[in-house]
Order: sequence, then C-alpha cells, then structure tokens
Amino acid sequence: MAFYITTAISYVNGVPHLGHAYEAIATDVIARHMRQRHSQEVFFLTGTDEHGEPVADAAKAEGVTPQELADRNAERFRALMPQLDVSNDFFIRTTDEEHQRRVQEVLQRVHDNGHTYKGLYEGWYCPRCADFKVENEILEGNLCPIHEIRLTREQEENWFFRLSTFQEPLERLYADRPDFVMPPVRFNEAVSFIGSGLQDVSLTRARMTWGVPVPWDPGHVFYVWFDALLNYYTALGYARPGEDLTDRFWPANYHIIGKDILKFHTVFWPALLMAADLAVPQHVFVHGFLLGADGRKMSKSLGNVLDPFEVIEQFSTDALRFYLMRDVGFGADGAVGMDSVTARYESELANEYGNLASRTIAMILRYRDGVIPDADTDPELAAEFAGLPERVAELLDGAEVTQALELIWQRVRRCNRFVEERAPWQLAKDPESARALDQTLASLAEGLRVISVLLAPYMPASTAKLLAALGASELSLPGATFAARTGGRCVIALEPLFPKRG
Ligand code: ME8
Repeated sequence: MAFYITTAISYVNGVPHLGHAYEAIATDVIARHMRQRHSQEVFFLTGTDEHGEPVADAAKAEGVTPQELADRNAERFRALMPQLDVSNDFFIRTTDEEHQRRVQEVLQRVHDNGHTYKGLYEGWYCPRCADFKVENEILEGNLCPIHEIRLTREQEENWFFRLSTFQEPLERLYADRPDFVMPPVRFNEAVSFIGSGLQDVSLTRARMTWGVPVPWDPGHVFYVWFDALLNYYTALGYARPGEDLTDRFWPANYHIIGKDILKFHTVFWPALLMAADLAVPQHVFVHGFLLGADGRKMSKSLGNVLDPFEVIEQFSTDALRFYLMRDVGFGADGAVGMDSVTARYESELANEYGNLASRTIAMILRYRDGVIPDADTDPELAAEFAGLPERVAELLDGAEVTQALELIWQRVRRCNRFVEERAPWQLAKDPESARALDQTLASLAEGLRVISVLLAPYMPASTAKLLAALGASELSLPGATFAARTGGRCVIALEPLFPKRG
C-alpha cells in the first residue's frame, strides 16, 4: 500500500514563519505514523512556490532578479525541514526544470482536450493573493477578503480555463465523497462556493514573464496557481532519479493546507485534474490559522509573533512539535504564545511524560539492578491500553493529530496514577511484595514503551532516546501492543528528557 502526503508549497517572497512550521510538523506526524505501519510505503512532499507576481514584485523591491530571490529563500525553507525534524522525502521547487516541463505537458493536454479559450479578462485583482476575486468575495471598498488591501481593476487578454463546465462534475465529486475535504466545516465551505456558481478563470497571464511559458502561445506564462498546484503531481516524475513514482503514488492520499487557500485546492485543483484526465486526490485536510496570544493575527507590529526558532532554542524541537500539535486542535484556529509553551512544557512534558520516564527507569535500576522483571503485566492496566494503537491509527487516518495525541496522553496520566496507586517504594521495603513489585515495574516499563512508540511521530528525538534506554527501539505500530508478559531486557540510565529550565 502506498501513502502520499503533501504540504502546501511556500511562497519565496517571504521567509519561513510559524505557519509554515506548523503545517510541515503536522504533515510530518502523519507521514511518520504511516511509516510505522509495515504495510505502507510513504512519500512525503514539501517545497517552494517560486513564480508569479508576489515573488517578482518582492525581487524588484530588493533590486535582485526573481531567480536570485527564489534561490536565497528556497534555501531557507529547505533548511527549515531538518531543523524541525521533518522527514520529507523530496523538496520541490517550482523553478525546477523538470517541474516546468511537466506543467507544460499537463496543461497542453488540458488545452488539447478543449478546456481552454482565449478571452478578455477584466476583474478585481489582489497582487498578494496573485488572484482575481469574484464580486461576492470582495469586501466593501473593493478590499481583498484575505489581505484587506485595495484591489486593482485589471484587464488583459488571457487564456481561460473552463471552470464553469466542471460545476456538475464537482458537485458529483462532493456528493460521492463526503470526506474529500475535511473537516466537515471546510467541506461545506467548498460546496457552498461551488453552489454559488463557478466562473471560468484565467489560466495564463500575458503581462507576466516570471512563470512557466505557455507552449501553445509563447507570449504568455501560466497563472502561478496552476503551476503551483501541479507540483503535487510533477514531483513524482523526477523526485527519484531514474524512477517515475507516479503510478505508485498518484492520486495523493492527503493534501494538508491552510484555510486561506481552500478555493484553489478544493475547486480549481480537482477540476484541473479532471480536465487533464488525472485522478483526483483522496483528501484535502484544511487546518486553521495560528494566532497571536492575544487572539489576533500574528504580526511583527503587534509584537505577538511566536518565533519557532526561539522555542527550539529555549526548549527543543520536540517541545515545539508537541506544543503545536497539542495546544491548537488541528483543523481549528488557535492562539499560541511563549507563556503557554512554557506551561505545557513544565506541566506535561517535564512533570508528566518526562517524570514517568525517569522514575520508571530509576526504579528498575534501583530495585532490580536495571533488568525489567520477566513478569506478567497488570491486567487492569493492560486493558486500558487495549486497542490503543488501532484507535490512534484510525484517528490519524482522518488526520486528527490533536485527538490522537490526547488519546496517548491519557495513558501517560494513567501510568503516573498507577505509580501512585502501587507505591513501588513501599513494595520495595517488604520482601513479601517482591512479585507485586515485579509486576508493577514490568507494567510501567511496558506502558512507557507503548506510549513512546505511539508518540514517536510527534517527538522523534526524545522518544528515540527513551526507547533506547528501555532497550526496545522497534518503532512499528504492531509493536505498540501492550504485552501480557514482558521483561528480561536491561534498561540504562537516562538524562532528563525535558530538563527543568534555569
Ligand atoms: O499559500 N497559521 O504559500 P504561503 C497556520 N504558495 N498556517 C499558516 C499561517 C498561519 N498563521 N500562515 C500561512 C501559499 N499558513 C501558496 C501555496 S500550494 C500549491 C501553494 C499556511 O507561503 C498557509 O495556509 O503563503 C499555507 O497552507 C502554507 O502556510 C503556505 O503559505
């Protein structure tokens, strides 16, 4: 079974920010989880969106060529991935020659299939969105609904994509596949956009030069959104030199995107694929926006920006990953800030998971010379882990990264309560309680192991250290089943995973 997942590709007119990190981390959690399933072969794509007006304008303002600006900023986005411990299989740049050639191939087919025509376009254009807005989207005073900047009235002769002829096929797609767009609130948003009546859209721009040339009309370049969307498809053709992965991985299982680009992914994209005789992806998951701690849009001038690099420096990459997946329900908007990072770090990572890890290992070292007792585990505790890997898998099948994490975290808390209930330090005082102590320690070691395998996609570095200390580095999902009998392995001392900060 093949599993293909993508993030949106980032504009290179700016530099990486928390929104980019958030999307990449969430996608990485799902990709890493899928790799834990032996039956899955996973491909995870991310990259940069380098053509179009926003990039050309930003380059001009800086006095450099668009290619120079793209080269410089694409490097920063590429370097972001290892900093976040993100395990993408390829990084696509839309200026890659192979990408451009495939864009031309696919869009030539759309043209040959009769889905284009030449016409005069006049409309309200937002240069920041690189998008013409339809009348019912525009805010009062002709403002962009996303950037709230004044739109300009533009007219040009363009090639059009006959989006309107896909009204019915799109309605059918949505009727047949209630999980095509998730969560449901976003599905409804897409359906209502389609229901309001689709207008044809510009496929090419005559005035721009920074883009992929239109093969049948060399004076034009493709409108950046079509070039960008196609990255999901083109990358498979050249990501692995000498190998074409398209047949294995297309259509994609998941596109993970933010709510501001819903229309492009849930309306234009499936229509374009149908026009090119290509299969439509299985799911588009639309996440919300991270807001400043004051609940407003993050902006430097408001001073409410959470800087991912500062979180990494003060805490760790795992702490950033955990915090973002934990604090804001995936799919919803949410406020984030350094105070809540600190609170979660201390109360959950240090005091709950970190503490469970250090006391479990310390007790096995102290009471059993570092050997996990070869004993039956506690059936009541085992029952609370029954079906857990399957339920986590089910939730992550639906991209529910926050809910899956909550389910795992309940077991972290359960194990800590188990320590209090059993009070192993009391059992250790009485030789008659040796068997009870064996069972307690074996159960805790097993609980901690299962939790850590399930947490590995969220916090790959800390869980790897912990599993190594437990002498059980196997990460596969079937291995996350709580065993009825365990033990015999040696543990080794472990530095605190989430040290108290100064
Ligand atoms: O939209 N919170 O690129 P981009 C959460 N190039 N997510 C956020 C966010 C925030 N505050 N800000 C941005 C583009 N994002 C296009 C995509 S795909 C074929 C082309 C998300 O760099 C945003 O929703 O502006 C998008 O999914 C991603 O970051 C890249 O945004």
